Amino acid sequence: METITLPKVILSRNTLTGPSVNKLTRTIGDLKGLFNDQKAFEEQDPARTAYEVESYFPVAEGTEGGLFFGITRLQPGLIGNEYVMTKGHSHVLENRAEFYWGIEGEGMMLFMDKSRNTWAEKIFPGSVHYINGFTAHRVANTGESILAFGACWPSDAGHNYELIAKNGFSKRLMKINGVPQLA
Ligand code: PAN
Ligand code: ZN
Repeated sequence: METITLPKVILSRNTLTGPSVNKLTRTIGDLKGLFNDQKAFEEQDPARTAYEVESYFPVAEGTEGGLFFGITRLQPGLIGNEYVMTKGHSHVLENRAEFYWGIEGEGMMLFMDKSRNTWAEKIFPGSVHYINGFTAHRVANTGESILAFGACWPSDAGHNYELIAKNGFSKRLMKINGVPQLA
């Protein structure tokens, strides 16, 4: 047995590479229903990429005790006055926590607890964000360029998109008077 091997995945700044990397692209069309300004949403090209996620799943989804690792590259832009954002989700096993960290660009991490209190933290290169269990999370790009961030979460967390798709966050990240504000 080889005792010295190469890593299965390489992270170079905002990109994960290697045969074990899983790639996912979400288009603007995949974000239907999430933005406040329906008319502005319909004026967008639904095929345009909103974000790409590269993930490393070293164990099977649902494995207790394992970890998953991902990089997200989120495009900039506004839909109406609302910043382009990820779908957002809570975890199926609701007590499962997660780390996010900023790599490139600037944005805002949105959190919402079970009582529907929403708050935000600024994301920038080097920022570290701990997402408690029982807390829905989403990211908005408030800059003019790509926002790249990392994430690490338990392999048995699972993603629940339905609650956010149906009820949203209790606040939106809007550009008001030229700056990002929760409204
Ligand atoms: C992240 C997210 C990723 C894309 O890896 O899945 O940033 O966001 P959505 O899943 O909300 O579309 C994570 O939070 N994993 O648990
Ligand atoms: Zn998550």
